[in-house]
Amino acid sequence: MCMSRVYRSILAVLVVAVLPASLFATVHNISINDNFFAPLNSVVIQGDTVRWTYMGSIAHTTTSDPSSPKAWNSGLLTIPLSTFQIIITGTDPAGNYPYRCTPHGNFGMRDTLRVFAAPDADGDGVGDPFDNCPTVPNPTQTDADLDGIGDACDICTDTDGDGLGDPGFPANTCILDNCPTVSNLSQVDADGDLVGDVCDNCPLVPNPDQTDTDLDNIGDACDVASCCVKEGDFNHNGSMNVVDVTAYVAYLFQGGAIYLCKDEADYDDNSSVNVVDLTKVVARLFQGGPLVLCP
Ligand SMILES: [Cu+2]
Repeated sequence: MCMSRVYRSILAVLVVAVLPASLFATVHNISINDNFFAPLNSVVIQGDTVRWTYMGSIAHTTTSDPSSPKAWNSGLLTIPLSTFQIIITGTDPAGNYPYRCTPHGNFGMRDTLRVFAAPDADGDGVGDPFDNCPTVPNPTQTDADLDGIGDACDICTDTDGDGLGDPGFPANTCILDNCPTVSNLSQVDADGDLVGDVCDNCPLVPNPDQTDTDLDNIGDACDVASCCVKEGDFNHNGSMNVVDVTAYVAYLFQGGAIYLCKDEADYDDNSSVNVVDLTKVVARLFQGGPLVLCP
């Protein structure tokens, strides 16, 4: 066999493997003739359709017997080639489904469907025609992105539909989304904190934890309001103390870093962080100086 035929065979196998099993559900055709159904005793698998076609010259019905696990009733059929159908679902039990023609059942116009449970290749209790992952056990059938493919076997669970996968789904093989709740194919992340700009509560200030103490949807890292209430808290740890003084000194005189929320360090709020701020912080801490509030 030449290589292209090998590939074609492999492709055919792959295509069959990914097709939903429901595509293989069968339609069982039964004709309704004058005073008999044909064929009799159809063998039906859960997921299959049973379709009756009226071929008679007098009125007939297909009507489930009281002992049938599933109830149906076509009513009187009189139009040539008119049809009536039922679908045996995954919750319809295996067993015999007797039925009859209402006017002629007592004259022997009866039949029984022989219903069998659907195969369950992965043994998860959900029959293949109904299983959103027929080959991966997933009794819960969860499908977060509602694409009909269960999370357990979905290679791209993508709830915002941008083609990029949500984190936290082990079956995903697609590229992961830096903003799973908002469609953002561009994945722009200006501050490089791995949170996409459209989701980032501080798009220009790296804050991977997205902390937002005052719940105003503006992250603490860039929230002027939360900066203001902590002015003098140079290292942004929630309190103003001697460590902040050390950090001021390091920043002002030793090339040390400044916290990105610059307003915090600007104790006197004059738009520059300088030795005056340091002096005022020291005064506040050690000499009972005034606590400078935001303007
Ligand atoms: Cu009849």
